[in-house]
Parts: sequence; C-alpha cells; structure tokens
Amino acid sequence: MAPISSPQSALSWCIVGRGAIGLLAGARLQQAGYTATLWLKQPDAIPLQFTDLTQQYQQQILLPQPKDQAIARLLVPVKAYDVLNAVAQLLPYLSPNAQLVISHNGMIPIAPLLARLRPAQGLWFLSTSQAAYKPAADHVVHSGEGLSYLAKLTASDGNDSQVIAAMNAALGPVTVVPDIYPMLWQKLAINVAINPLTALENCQNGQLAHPRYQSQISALTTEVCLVANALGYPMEPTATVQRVYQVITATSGNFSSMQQDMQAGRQTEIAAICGYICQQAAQLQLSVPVNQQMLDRVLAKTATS
Ligand code: KPL
Repeated sequence: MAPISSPQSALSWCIVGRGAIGLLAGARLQQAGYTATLWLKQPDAIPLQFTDLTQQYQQQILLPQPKDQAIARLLVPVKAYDVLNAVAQLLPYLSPNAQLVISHNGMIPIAPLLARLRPAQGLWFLSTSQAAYKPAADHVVHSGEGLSYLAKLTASDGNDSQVIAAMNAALGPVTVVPDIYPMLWQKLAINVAINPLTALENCQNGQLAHPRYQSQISALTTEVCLVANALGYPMEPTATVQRVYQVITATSGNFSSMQQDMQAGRQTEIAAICGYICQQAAQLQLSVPVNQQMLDRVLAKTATS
C-alpha cells in the first residue's frame, strides 16, 4: 500500500460507489463548495450530469479518491449487504479521527462495524427519503425532495458541526436525532410493505394502492410493529399502515429499489428488510409468517433468475 500523506480537509468527502444517492450527494456537495471524490472498484474520473429538483442541469467532474491521501470524511451509501465489506476495505486509508457516515435501507448489525473503528473515529447513520435515479451511468436526477435524519453512533468528539453541515449540503434538510433507531424502524416498515411486493409484482409503488394488496400490506406492517414493540420501539399498526399508504401515494410513479435490483438481476436487500424481521422474531419467539413468505419468495426468485 502507498504511504498515506496528510489527511484530506474537512471540506473534502470521499463517497463509496456510484449509486444514485452517492452521486446525488457528490453533486450537491460540489455545488456547495466541497470537494467530493469517489471510491470505486475502477478508479475513474466521472464526468457527471446532475439534474436538480428545479430541472436545472449541471456538468461536473467527480475525481477518484487519491489512494495516498488519508480519508477524513467518508460517506458510505451502499447496499446493506455491502456496508461491512466496504468499510473493512477502507479502514487502512482512514485518518485516526475520520468521520464515517453510513446510509442504507433495512437493518444490519452495527457492532461488528464499531469494533473495527479506532477510538477517535466517528460513526454516523443517515436515513434519507431523498429520491434520485440514474437514467444513465453518468447522469443523476434528483427526482423528489425528501427528509434525512442523522445520528451519531459513537461517543468520540469529531467536529460534529462540520459533519452535520456537510450532510445538510449533501442530502439535507437534515434533522439531527439522538437515537436513529425509531426512524430506522419507521423506514423499515415502509420498505417491508413496499419493496418485496413491488419486486415480485414488477410494478411501480403506486400500484400497491389497489385493494387486492391491502391484506398483505396490513399483515406485513403489523408484523413489523409486533417485533419493534417487543424490542422497545413503540409502533402503532394503524398509524404505521397509514404512513405506508402515504409513501405509496407520494412515490406512486417510482420503481422501488428492490424492484430495480430484481429486474437488473442484482442481489436485493431482502435479508436486511424482511430477513431482519424474521431473524429478530425468531429470537423473540414471535410469529411473522407474511415476512417469512416474502423473504422466501424474493430469495427463490433471485436465486433462479
Ligand atoms: O425506500 C424506498 C425504496 O425503494 O427502497 C421507497 C420508500 C419504497 C421508495 O421507492
């Protein structure tokens, strides 16, 4: 490995991968005067076209992160199943007090990640409902204004205000919360209800408003509330089902991330969504048959496609 020189400045963010949310964050950071670099398998410069919410169009270049420069600020907006590997691969390149922000759908165990960090390194979670898609590999469109919640998962003191300001620029408006888990459970209920059904039916989110999906949506959501309540995160089924339908309406023209993954033959996040519910339910000796059915059906479909 090349020797690591002085760390990048607090105004530079390295972003892992080239997913829609990462490229949106990169484009918006650069617009706000930050430098955004990309950590990619193939370290290429990306000439990026960025279409913002007002349909304004901008051309930018996102450069690859130099391997000989320590990373002080890292955004990891990768799929749930890739987070641990991505961070493990980057550990040798992080500065001793680097701040890492992870952002993904579903739930993964955080303890193995925390165990790999040094005492002064900080870990944050950002949960976002910003909507973005890539009509082409080098074009990102910010297609819907959403909210983001940000929480620090470690106790280390690492210029928190700088991280919050940068995440506001990247994926804001950001609300800083002391505990991210209530937000993650709310988002998990939405992903459990929408993602597998849209993937299996190969439809847009809005089609789930049809009455024929009502009993499945209600059962899936009620099972999430059952597990969340048992783990100490109070969630009321009727209000949660209502929120699911609000998201179905607000994102009616969208294809969910799982529908897109399944259509493209990629691994899905089902293990971190329905799989997490099934695993937690098994530990609590609770029954979640509809989540189990969705998990089995999505796994069967992706294994054979
Ligand atoms: O988070 C989403 C996803 O597709 O993963 C929703 C909210 C369902 C929007 O499509």
